[in-house]
Amino acid sequence: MLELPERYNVSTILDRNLERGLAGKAAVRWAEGELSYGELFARVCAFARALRALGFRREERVLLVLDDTWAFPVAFLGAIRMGAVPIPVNPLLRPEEYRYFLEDSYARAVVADEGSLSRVAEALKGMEGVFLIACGAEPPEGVEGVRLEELLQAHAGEVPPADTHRDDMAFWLYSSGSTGKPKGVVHLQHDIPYTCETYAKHVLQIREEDVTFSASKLFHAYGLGNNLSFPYWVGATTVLLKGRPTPETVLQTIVRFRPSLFFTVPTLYNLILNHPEAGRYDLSSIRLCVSAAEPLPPEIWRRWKETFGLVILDGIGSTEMLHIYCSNTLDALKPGSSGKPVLGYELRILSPEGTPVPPGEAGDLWVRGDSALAFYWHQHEKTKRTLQGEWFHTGDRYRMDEEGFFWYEGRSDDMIKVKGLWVSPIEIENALMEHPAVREAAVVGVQVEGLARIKAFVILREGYTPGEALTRELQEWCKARLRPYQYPEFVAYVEDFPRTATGKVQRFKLRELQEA
Ligand code: 3SK
Repeated sequence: MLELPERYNVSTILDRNLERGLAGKAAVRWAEGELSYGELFARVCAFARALRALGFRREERVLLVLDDTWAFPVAFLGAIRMGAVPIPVNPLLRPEEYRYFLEDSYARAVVADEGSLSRVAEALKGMEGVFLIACGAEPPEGVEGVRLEELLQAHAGEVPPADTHRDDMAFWLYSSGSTGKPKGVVHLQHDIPYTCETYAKHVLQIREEDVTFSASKLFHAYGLGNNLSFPYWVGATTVLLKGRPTPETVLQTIVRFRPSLFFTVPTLYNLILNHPEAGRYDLSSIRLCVSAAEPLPPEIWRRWKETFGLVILDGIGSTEMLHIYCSNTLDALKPGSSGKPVLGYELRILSPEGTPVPPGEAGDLWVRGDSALAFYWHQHEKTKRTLQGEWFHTGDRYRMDEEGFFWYEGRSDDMIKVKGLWVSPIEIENALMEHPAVREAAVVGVQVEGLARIKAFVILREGYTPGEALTRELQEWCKARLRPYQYPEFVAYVEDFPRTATGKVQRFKLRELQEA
């Protein structure tokens, strides 16, 4: 499927474009400027040289706390170029969460931009031997660090890629787990090319003339493919949008930069459709829209087609498989389904005993393909359970119809995916149960207009009255303790929960209660 030389470094995804004569072509564009392939390559080399000058060695980790700006591809590919391992994470997290990533990964440096600098500096307090590279601002007082822009200037000059093996560690991504602690997902040098030669080639049919725009951010595997790997693989141009994407900023970006490929998640498709002025925006530059991260309700698919005349290709992927491995295509499309296996991936639906289930019956989805994670860092047992030989256990329940289309049936565990991000019900339950009014809490994902939302069932302590005021208080309570999106949008006050004989809460019954 993909022939890579044994010695391979994925930062050469840029060198290819210089060899093709694309040095002057825009590689990345954003509201205030652009970088050509030549300029991007120069900064990537400078970053690689700078890490080396700072004493970095092969396979040492660099945490990237970056929004979608030019600094992301520079730090990501620059680190890989010198053989280091970048770990992009969400730039909106709390200091404790960065501290966890730093301690778990043994990262020796962090690259952070203005928006996250103070939280990163807080995380670094009392830690020794972690260097801060600040983008767009000076490193805060008392933190050992340097400004990225200065570093790049000081270390300008070309550098060949590190002599890595195609199966060497290239980068990690953190994925949330059911225990609430994110797991480091280790990806190898050959994984990015594999996704480019499978999904990007066969489903997107991406080409040099394309302009990609992903409202899903680069720190997430979906955004990383959409707005870095795929466009750079073919010498296309990518458009980056800084800050939280809203229907207005996304529509304005499309009108201004005229992308040909647009990527987002169902929630944002829905928000854009509900925007009163949506139909007035010119989306005619787009040849294909893509949705992933949670199933796209058929109603949204139809309304999008009706409003803009555009087809959305829905698919399913994962951080562990790096990108989409099952997708609708222009030639094989059923709204509401996740489509068919992407060329280069094989799928199996198995019973809990490990035997294939017949078409029409639901079971556990397993996938095989060469972009699969190598292992979970510090999670040996979890790695053994989820990776069996060449097969990866997705944790999703699926059924296949007679025509070979795959239909999502829910999670095999109780994790909830809201707006494309995994949420552990346990974390929210724990936070709720710290509130003086709450005796017990059980949290589930419910479908509202076809989209996943968080609902908490709460048993109150004596003396507390259920009602809207308490619901608002509980929501604020969770937001203050967890990530901004980890709070129950709906709260139901109940006397007790359905339980097993051993007293375990039966979450599936709570979900059924909601649906009844
Ligand atoms: O969840 C998904 O569908 C997905 C798709 C591409 C890359 C990463 C993920 C998690």
